[in-house]
Amino acid sequence: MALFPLIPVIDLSKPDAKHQIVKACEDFGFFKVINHGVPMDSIKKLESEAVKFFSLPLSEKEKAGPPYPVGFGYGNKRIGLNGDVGWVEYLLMTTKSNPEIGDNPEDFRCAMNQYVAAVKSMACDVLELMADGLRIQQKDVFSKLLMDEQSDSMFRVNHYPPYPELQGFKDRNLVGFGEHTDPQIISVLRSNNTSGLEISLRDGSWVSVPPDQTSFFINVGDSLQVMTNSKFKSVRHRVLANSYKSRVSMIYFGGPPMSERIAPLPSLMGVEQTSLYKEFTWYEYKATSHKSRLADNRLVPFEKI
Ligand code: GA4
Repeated sequence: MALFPLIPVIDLSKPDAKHQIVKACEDFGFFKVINHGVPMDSIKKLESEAVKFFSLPLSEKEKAGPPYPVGFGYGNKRIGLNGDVGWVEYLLMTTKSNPEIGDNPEDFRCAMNQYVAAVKSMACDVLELMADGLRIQQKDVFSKLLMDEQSDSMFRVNHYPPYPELQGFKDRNLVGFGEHTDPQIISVLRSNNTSGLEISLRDGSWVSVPPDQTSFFINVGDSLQVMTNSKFKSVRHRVLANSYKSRVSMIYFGGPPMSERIAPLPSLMGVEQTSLYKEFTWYEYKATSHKSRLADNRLVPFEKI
């Protein structure tokens, strides 16, 4: 597996960050951010709460309830409702959930709320730089969707246990989380120092992303692909299991309100250009996506032929 030496690294403290963000979104739909301003202690606090939770006996973890239909809960191997499975256990919630998780729910809740607030604010900074880099006058055109009271944003913590049987087999692998694109506008991922994340390049090849526990990785989601009329593409990614180390990742998915109409921004379309997509609301996208398999291209039903 090729490593990804070319991964765009955006230093948020540098004046040209906005141009680099736009380029990374065009080339990969994926980049890493440094000097992000999210305090390391809020990251470490939530990571340690997550590790504590995942080391509880299964019966204790299941007390968090199932992750579906919607809301929050604990999932094990099954992803979504349509038969996808992976070598992963996880907590999935909306950012508004008030989860009762683990032995000290109050500690978990507090660590999660603090972390989500910091990451959401960084995601909004990135989205504002993006709008600026795209020369859109209204700088908060993307970030306002995450800031909206009604924003349908989600948060998930994944634990990929090691799978020792893989040891010694170079050509064997086990899927932790199967390939997919994220539905929302932007996803912000932080993981511990265990490898496993891979992204698909524009030519369809897969490259492995070296882990970096002090940085964040940002994915363009399907909604941002539509809002930019495909100038930015949502990135296909997956996670493979590791033979000897646990991987823990925490992902914030910044999404729009349910009633939001998702359509290309007029300011991004030239006079000759038309939308590549039929009109739809985020609610409509979600309704079809819940019937989809993980690897499906969920924008196909909304493409204009
Ligand atoms: C992929 C991105 C996020 O993890 C997620 C996932 C969601 C889920 O786990 O319930 C989905 C998947 C994700 C897209 C298609 C449907 C829904 C599983 C699945 C098969 C929370 C999300 O928003 O979409």
